[in-house]
Amino acid sequence: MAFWKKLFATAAITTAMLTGAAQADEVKIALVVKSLGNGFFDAAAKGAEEAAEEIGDVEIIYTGPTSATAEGQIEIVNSLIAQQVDAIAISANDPDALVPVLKKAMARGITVISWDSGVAPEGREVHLNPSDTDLIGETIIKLAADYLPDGGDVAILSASSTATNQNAWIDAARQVLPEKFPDINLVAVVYGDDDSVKSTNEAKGLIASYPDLDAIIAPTTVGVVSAAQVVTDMDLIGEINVTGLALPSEFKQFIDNGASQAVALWNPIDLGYSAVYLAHSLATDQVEAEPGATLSIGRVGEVTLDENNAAAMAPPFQFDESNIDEFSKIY
Ligand code: RAM
Repeated sequence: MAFWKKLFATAAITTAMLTGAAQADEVKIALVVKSLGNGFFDAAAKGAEEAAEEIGDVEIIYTGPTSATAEGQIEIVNSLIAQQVDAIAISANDPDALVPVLKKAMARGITVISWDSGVAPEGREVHLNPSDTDLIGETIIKLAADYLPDGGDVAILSASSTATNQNAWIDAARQVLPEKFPDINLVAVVYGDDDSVKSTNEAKGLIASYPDLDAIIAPTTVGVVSAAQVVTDMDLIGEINVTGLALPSEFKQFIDNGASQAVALWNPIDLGYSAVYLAHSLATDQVEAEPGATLSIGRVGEVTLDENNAAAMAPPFQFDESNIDEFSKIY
């Protein structure tokens, strides 16, 4: 072959190889949420996209079941394994039920982390909590107690009964109650499954069963909206204060109409961003997950892993009439 022809052929092959290599280098990160159609997770997905853009060569696959069940998530994880994604970042509907399928993913070389709602340590490399669990537990009680100077009866409307995050917060809340809030009486815990219809029915059930109820605490952005809507519709504003963890954009109307005095939440955009940032640095072997390791979460800062390779992002913010308007424009 003439020299110039050889050169051309080599150049052609090199270009093809480079294109192939560039595609193979793209890191596919699946953000698996408890359920689709939840504004909190949509906000987290925005942060995930932001991280992907900043890092470059990252594809985000945003997915989740239609209702918040472990079975639905198991099916999704199986299909992500078949698609050979590089990393799975999951907010789990159950701490244990997902372990076998996530172990299978890790055995195939897929990086697995949980965020928001954790899986047991054997089912993931790292877990990213939004905030410190004890702090959230205390915050949700304090949000009700602040407006009950003489104490009173409160009930919790949670998400699903197997949700790792809500169950951990409720346990933490129960721990602080006797010592720090002796006049607050927790009369019931019910589960709305992060489903508006079920949450509405559960809120109505609480009101029917406990006529002296002073506050409903919903540590779920779905449940808190349903409870506030029920209190509004039943003309109970001023009698039952609804509080908990709420997305300002969805909840502003209930601060405005007085169904709620105050709620709290961390930044869900930052949480999705941080989850992708961590999943990417683990999947590309830039860092190693081990107790005591300090890992970067990009523009959000850094986290230090505890003995279970878990870490917390940042403290929650409180929203009331003084600031809900401003935050409702962000998330
Ligand atoms: C709901 C979900 C999510 C939780 C928030 C506060 O959107 O249950 O897991 O972190 O509420």
